Amino acid sequence: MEYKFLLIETTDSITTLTVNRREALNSLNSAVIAELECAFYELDLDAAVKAIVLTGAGEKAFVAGADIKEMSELSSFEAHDFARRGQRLVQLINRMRKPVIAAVNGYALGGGLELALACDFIYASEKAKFGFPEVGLGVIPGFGGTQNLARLIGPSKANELVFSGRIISAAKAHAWGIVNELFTPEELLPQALKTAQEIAGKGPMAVAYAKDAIASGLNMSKEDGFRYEASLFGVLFATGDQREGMGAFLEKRTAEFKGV
Ligand code: DAK
Repeated sequence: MEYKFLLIETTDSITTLTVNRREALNSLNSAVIAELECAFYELDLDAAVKAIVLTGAGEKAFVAGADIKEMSELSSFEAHDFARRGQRLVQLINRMRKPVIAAVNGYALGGGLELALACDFIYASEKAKFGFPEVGLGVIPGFGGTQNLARLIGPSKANELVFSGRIISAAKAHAWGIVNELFTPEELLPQALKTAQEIAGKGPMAVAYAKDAIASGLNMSKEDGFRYEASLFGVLFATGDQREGMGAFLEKRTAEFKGV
């Protein structure tokens, strides 16, 4: 598919997906959301892709939220549809078998922060800024933000961020546990790609099952989560990757995983 607002580049089985709508700080209008949904769907099915890095074009913004101009003109029915599409996108990222790293290079506000939170973890530039300005617009985060943020950093800090609508620094987002690691703007993408490459060298089925165990387990009781983990562990012993991984260790060589 041809994309108007996305740049997609795959090198050594890692795809960099860049939201490219600089004139509006990469904000999410319905066309961008539709393109992102389509791209993630395609990438999930593409056997040549092992990990994805999501970022924003330019130095100023990752994604400065939903497109306020477009949003302000929505009818109630269209707003419902907009929310359904946005939620479908964040759930798609969450359920993908491949890891997705958010490389937040600037403003990650509202729907932009929700997009980053849907990824498996966040790296950020020291210049990035984070916030949920929604209450100042008379709405609440609607693309899973209240749920994902509270699960990530706990209700107390999530309450402060969401109720105040305040924009916080990258340092604070790091201290609060929203961001795994901070880098200089120049180092952000190379470091995200390096981690993606490290993950891509592991057993792809093991990585996919680990993602599933962690994400699904968070919605289960601990006892059910343990049971689910054990069953996925067992399933991996029916794969060639498990034999290759353990065989390579015993033969003191690098494993060559085939994802079967
Ligand atoms: N939408 C549309 N245009 C935007 C934009 C946005 N979110 N953010 C920036 N722009 C545009 C500006 O209008 C400006 O356009 P021109 O005037 O040049 O044509 C251009 O990008 C550059 O922005 P600024 O001139 O404002 O740049 P500054 O450096 O002065 O300020 C800023 C940067 C990020 C602090 C500021 O642009 C800003 O406050 N932007 C808005 C941030 C924001 O409030 N984002 C929306 C959060 S609410 C839903 C589910 C989810 C959502 C909604 C509904 N349902 C369940 C239905 C999500 C909502 C949100 O994301």
